[in-house]
Amino acid sequence: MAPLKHLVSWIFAGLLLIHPFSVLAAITTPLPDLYEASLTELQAGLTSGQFNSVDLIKAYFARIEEVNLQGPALRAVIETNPSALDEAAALDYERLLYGPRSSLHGIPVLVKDNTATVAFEGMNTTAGSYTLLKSIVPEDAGVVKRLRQAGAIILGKANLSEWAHFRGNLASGWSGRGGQCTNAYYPNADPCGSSSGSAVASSIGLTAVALGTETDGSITCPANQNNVVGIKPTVGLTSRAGVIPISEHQDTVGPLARSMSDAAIVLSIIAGPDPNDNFTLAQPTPVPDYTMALSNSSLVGKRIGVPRSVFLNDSLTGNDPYVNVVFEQALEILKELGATIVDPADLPSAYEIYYSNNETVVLNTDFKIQLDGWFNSLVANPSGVASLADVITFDNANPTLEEPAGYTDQSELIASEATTGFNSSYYQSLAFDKELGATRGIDAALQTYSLDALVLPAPGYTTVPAAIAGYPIVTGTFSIADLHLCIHTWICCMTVPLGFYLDNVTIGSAGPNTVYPAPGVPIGLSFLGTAWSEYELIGFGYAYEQRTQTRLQRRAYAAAIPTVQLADVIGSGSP
Ligand SMILES: *[C@@H]1O[C@H](CO)[C@@H](O)[C@H](O)[C@H]1NC(C)=O
Ligand SMILES: *[C@@H]1O[C@H](CO)[C@@H](O)[C@H](O)[C@H]1NC(C)=O
Ligand SMILES: *[C@@H]1O[C@H](CO)[C@@H](O)[C@H](O)[C@H]1NC(C)=O
Ligand SMILES: *[C@@H]1O[C@H](CO)[C@@H](O)[C@H](O)[C@H]1NC(C)=O
Ligand SMILES: *[C@@H]1O[C@H](CO)[C@@H](O)[C@H](O)[C@H]1NC(C)=O
Ligand SMILES: *[C@@H]1O[C@H](CO)[C@@H](O)[C@H](O)[C@H]1NC(C)=O
Ligand SMILES: *[C@@H]1O[C@H](CO)[C@@H](O)[C@H](O)[C@H]1NC(C)=O
Ligand SMILES: CC(=O)N[C@H]1CO[C@H](CO)[C@@H](O)[C@@H]1O
Repeated sequence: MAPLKHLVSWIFAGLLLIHPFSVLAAITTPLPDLYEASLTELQAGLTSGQFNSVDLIKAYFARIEEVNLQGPALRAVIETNPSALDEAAALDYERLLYGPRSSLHGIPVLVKDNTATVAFEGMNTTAGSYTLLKSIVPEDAGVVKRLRQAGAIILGKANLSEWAHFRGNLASGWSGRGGQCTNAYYPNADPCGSSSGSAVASSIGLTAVALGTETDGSITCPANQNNVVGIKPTVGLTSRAGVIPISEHQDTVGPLARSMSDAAIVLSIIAGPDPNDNFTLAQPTPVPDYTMALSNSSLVGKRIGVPRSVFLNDSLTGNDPYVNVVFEQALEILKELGATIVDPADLPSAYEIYYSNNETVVLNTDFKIQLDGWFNSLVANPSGVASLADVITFDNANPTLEEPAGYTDQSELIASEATTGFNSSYYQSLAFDKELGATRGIDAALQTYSLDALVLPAPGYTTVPAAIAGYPIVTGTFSIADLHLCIHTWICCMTVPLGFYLDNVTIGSAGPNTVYPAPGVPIGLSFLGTAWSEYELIGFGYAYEQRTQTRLQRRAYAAAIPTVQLADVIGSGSP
């Protein structure tokens, strides 16, 4: 290693001589504050030699250490990557020799614990469940392969609602392995789920950016509740190969980041066809460079619809009325940005969606088949668990690990296990989902009113899941931005910061150890569009974000803000 290091220093010294302007930049530009640092700032610092990727990994590890189990105990991260420092050193060396591979070269990315990373790197892939501890996946997930090809470093695995919130009526953000993840904006506030850790870690700079996955609200709701941007791509834009599944008809992978710009950079890299996920072969090619959509004038002349019926009815959404107050202010801003607001622009299927149970039929049937397939695909699984039925048995046999007080329910696993495969009711529900969501839903509204997109507050339907299940615990919010039911496959959706609950909001319960709403907890704004409309939605979100700068209006509570910065780790010795 020593000769290599000398070589690196020599080359580095050479670069400094060749590029006096970068030296100047390195001396005069302040180090980015990792609480807010953008990918552009981080990449500029890496390029100028102000810091390297080893420094970045060390700094993020130290920040995780500060708040993950200690202090506020946010439990956003399940594992960190034991190979990350070596990978960073190799990528730093490569940068010196050949320059960056992409705008993610040497950038740490946290991925949700349902997203496969090869076991020899040192991390587990478990969806938060002890049933998969030390299991060996055959290969990296499709999106992880793309990240690595782009030169990104997998920083670690994010905590999540176990099985991506398909276990039962449990508080969002809890998993057996990771414990209860909480929000950084109010002590013990609900982080929403299921990509809880991904959103919380992005919100306070425990990572540069993160990936989440969504089946119904699992990206957009945590984005909404943690003051970050979330993009839920059209199903088939990003590969689900190597992602512990719920349903191939609804699962999708997307970024959670502190800005539209960062989210656009990440989406441009993870999107694209993957032979291991045939749904991705249906996407239009080539994948656009989504950063080209980042224009402040993108809302000029656009028609944005407001589907009021059901989705803005507080008595049906369960929202605190303040959500609608900030939403109405957002509509005024969209007008100022040049958009025509078409209000109302209702979905013909709105009430049917609200009362439909078709999604449950599809997800319950798919989950059993696909999860059994996941166990089947593993190279090894030391727990011996090989099917959904085994998961239920394992959980009951290991209550201290998987059924601690307040987190015992596994009704969704049980309901899914009771399904008997594809039959005519299943296919009927699948067809109804498309009809309610797309044909008589989003697409009908877009066509009837000649719209470019729909806009809604992201929170909503807080009470419905608990009401349907008849359980005392409110399980956290499902994002209304997903229209709750049915339409996930055929739409894309994007959430940007909208506001924060007032300091005098009545604090509610969201589970045995979490509260919602609560003072200062963020609220998101969602733009929804038809399949493959990510590019347009990113433009709309960017114009709104740049105009309002809502994210910067309120910070996490003091104890949840890590203090370690790059200055504390630069030059602190070898990895
Ligand atoms: C998985 O987690 C266990 C327990 O934390 C740890 O011992 C192991 O190194 C991790 N990684 C793999 C690949 O099993
Ligand atoms: C993907 O392949 C499976 C079988 O391998 C098939 O049943 C399914 O219809 C295909 N889906 C798409 C969208 O092509
Ligand atoms: C958008 O406007 C903000 C200031 O409001 C500015 O900082 C930013 O550079 C602009 N973006 C583009 C792409 O011009
Ligand atoms: C909200 O929904 C309830 C229940 O369906 C209904 O009675 C009420 O009229 C709705 N309110 C509005 C403003 O549409
Ligand atoms: C599915 O949706 C259709 C159309 O709204 C409805 O008639 C049917 O009852 C729904 N099925 C279930 C299982 O909810
Ligand atoms: C299809 O299977 C489900 C259980 O998976 C069952 O509830 C339903 O009645 C079946 N439908 C038909 C038409 O047999
Ligand atoms: C909460 O505070 C806001 C503004 O600070 C105020 O307008 C509102 O009346 C207060 N609500 C209650 C219930 O005190
Ligand atoms: C990175 C990290 O702090 N991981 C922890 C997540 O929570 C589990 C359960 O408490 C710990 O065992 C991990 O060390």
